Amino acid sequence: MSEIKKIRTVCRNCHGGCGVIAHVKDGKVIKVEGDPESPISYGSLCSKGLSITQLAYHPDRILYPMKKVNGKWERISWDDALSTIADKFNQVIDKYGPESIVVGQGTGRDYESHLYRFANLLGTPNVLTAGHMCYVSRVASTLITCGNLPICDYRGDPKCIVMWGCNPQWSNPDEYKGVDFWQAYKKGAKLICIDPRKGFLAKRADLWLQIRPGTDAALAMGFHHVILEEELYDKDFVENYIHGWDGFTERVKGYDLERVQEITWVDKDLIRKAARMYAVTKPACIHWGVPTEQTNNCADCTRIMTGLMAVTGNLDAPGGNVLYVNPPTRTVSEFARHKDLSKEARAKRLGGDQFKLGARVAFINPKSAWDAILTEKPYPLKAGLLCGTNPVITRANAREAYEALKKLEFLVVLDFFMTPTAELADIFLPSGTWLEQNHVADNWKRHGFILARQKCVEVGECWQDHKIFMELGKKMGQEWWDTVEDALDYLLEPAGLDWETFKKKGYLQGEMVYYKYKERGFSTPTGKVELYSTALEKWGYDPLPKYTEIPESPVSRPELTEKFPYILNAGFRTPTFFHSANRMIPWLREIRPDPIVEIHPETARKKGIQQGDWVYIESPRGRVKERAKLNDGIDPMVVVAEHGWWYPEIKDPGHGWDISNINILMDNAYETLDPAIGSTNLRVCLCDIYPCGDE
Ligand SMILES: Nc1nc2c(c(=O)[nH]1)N[C@H]1C(S)=C(S)[C@@H](COP(=O)(O)OP(=O)(O)OC[C@H]3O[C@@H](n4cnc5c(=O)[nH]c(N)nc54)[C@H](O)[C@@H]3O)O[C@H]1N2
Ligand SMILES: Nc1nc2c(c(=O)[nH]1)N[C@H]1C(S)=C(S)[C@@H](COP(=O)(O)OP(=O)(O)OC[C@H]3O[C@@H](n4cnc5c(=O)[nH]c(N)nc54)[C@H](O)[C@@H]3O)O[C@H]1N2
Ligand code: SF4
Ligand SMILES: [Mo]
Repeated sequence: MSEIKKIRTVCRNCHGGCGVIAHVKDGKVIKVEGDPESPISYGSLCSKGLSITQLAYHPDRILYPMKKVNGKWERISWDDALSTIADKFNQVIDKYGPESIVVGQGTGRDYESHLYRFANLLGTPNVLTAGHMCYVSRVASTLITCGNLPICDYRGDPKCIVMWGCNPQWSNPDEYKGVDFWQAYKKGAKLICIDPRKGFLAKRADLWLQIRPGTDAALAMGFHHVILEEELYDKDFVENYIHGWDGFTERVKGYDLERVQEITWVDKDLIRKAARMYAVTKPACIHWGVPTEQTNNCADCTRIMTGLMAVTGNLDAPGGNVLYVNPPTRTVSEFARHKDLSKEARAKRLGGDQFKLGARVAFINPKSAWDAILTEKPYPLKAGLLCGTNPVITRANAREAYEALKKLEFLVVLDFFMTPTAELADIFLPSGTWLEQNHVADNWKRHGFILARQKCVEVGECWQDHKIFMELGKKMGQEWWDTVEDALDYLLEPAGLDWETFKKKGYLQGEMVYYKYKERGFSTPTGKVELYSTALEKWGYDPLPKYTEIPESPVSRPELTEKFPYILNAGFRTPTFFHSANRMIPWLREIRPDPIVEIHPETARKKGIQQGDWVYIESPRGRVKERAKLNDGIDPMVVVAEHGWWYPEIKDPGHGWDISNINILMDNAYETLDPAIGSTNLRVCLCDIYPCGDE
């Protein structure tokens, strides 16, 4: 009998981080279990992590590079694939310039350092990510406000936690795993939950604020109003470390609680109670979620919330929202050689003049990309390389995304499966899962840790994404290392480590220092927390934050409400799926076989909808169907729908991408986007809902 080898590694079926012990037998992972010694997850794993063997060894997984010939996929060699891509990219560069190649990724998957390096060395400024409406938007907005992204210091024992549009027990997003929050909560911290839906945490909260979707910026201004009026702010901090206090307080005065109640639907006494509880309980932290970013208020909302952390003295204070110190490795931007992208190339970044905060963090908005393909203005995008993203399902106005990607002259997709996006490609490159890679995981996060993700197995001819970028880059004459591990040595060098040593250590934690600003101020132009942003002012935006009405709401578009009387709150995460992924994984699909849309029982009665019915959800941009679930924990005006649905079991090349894809309903018109960062309203629009009938 062959032996079972146990390898310590790190999961990445979501944003990743949980410690795993993989059991390997005969070159195959037969099971995974949680690593009790992990400083991130303490032995826990979720359903997605536990199902990795069903993903890695799935019969539909693509195990070889593929090329589309006369509309049919054919297996080719790696060398053939990389040469074909390099030739085609070089032709595009010669004819149109490197900026006509778009390089893209989706959510954070630990390879942005390599993807950006590839793009920068190629000379294209056009990198399409999810950053305009997720996470990087938060990084950019806090960067210009207080110099870094503040994270809840759960290990520092917060006494009050504001769960602001986040559901970490299910989403474990970015720096956070639900388990850290849970431990702090179990120790007795007060919990304020701000959420349109009465979920697991809202039910347990001391205060639940059932907000109208998309109005968080106004609510946060309401909190400031109470804190200012009742003088609950930290006077020393305000006096010494805030830039623009007078202007900001003038702005805040415009948000009296009557007005805030009207905008947000939250009772004014409850707002007062919550603001007081947050301001007087020390220490307190705000745990923000992605719905606060996926609106036209994205940057301002983040800035107002950062302001709350600052004025209450909770910024960089133990148990508050802290600026963690990462281990001294090479940063993503150093590795990516952002500085080497020429000024001329930067000036050509699509939408760069319009979304200046987005340009500052080096991404473009999908709308700018689709327009450049479809209208060829300001210049055409001709070729693309997309890694780990399924924009046909995950970006607003999905029909436009589909048409644009279809029109690209040459498209390369890196994935595990033939998704609806991958089916539009000319070349498919098979990526390795996290079981198949060596990498310094979590090096893009801001929680103070880096983790050793060790290769456990190889599957088919799949390569880890990092290797794909390296080998393709080398084919195109770029400067890279010989091996993936050599590149990791370079990444780790400032910490005095190499990959082999780090692998044995398992992880490294930066040394935390609180109240760093007392020594050296904040990393902003004024050295203070800029509630009045000098950067936004320089770029010609309003330097003070505010609430702007959602572009498609009963308030802004009353004329639409007769046909579309409900507010669609789209993008509800479920524990088993990760956006458009995992619908083909048997253990996970069994738990949630169909797309679910939640409606209030009163709305269901009115519309003749029964529990479990297939219903149409329709917006001004189209209609899709999901299955109704009745929930009295949402407002009768609000409809909560899942995103990410396609049907891998439908074998034609569309894979049912337009049946239940909620992003067909969402808008991406320029005038509906956040003016500084370009965030899309992926969460909120107007809709109607009605039974599908006998179809
Ligand atoms: N309406 C609505 N739409 C949304 C959202 C919402 O809330 N509402 N949320 C948005 C948010 S926050 C985000 S970040 C985006 C995410 O958008 P995307 O990142 O585009 O979505 P995913 O479905 O996670 O990823 C797509 C593909 O990545 C592949 N993949 C997974 N891991 C790897 C890997 O390591 N390498 C490679 N090469 N491929 C891999 C999967 O198989 C999957 O097919 O979606 C957005 N879309
Ligand atoms: N299982 C799973 N995990 C994931 C993902 C996934 O698809 N599946 N996606 C990953 C990604 S890329 C991201 S960005 C994170 C996001 O993770 P989170 O930030 O936790 O976001 P969500 O789970 O979408 O929503 C969190 C809560 O906000 C509420 N909410 C909805 N709209 C609003 C609003 O307008 N205002 C307020 N205050 N609350 C609102 C929802 O009801 C929900 O309870 O999750 C990551 N983790
Ligand atoms: S929370 Fe994320 S990292 Fe942890 S086990 Fe689940 S998928 Fe893996
Ligand atoms: Mo995200």
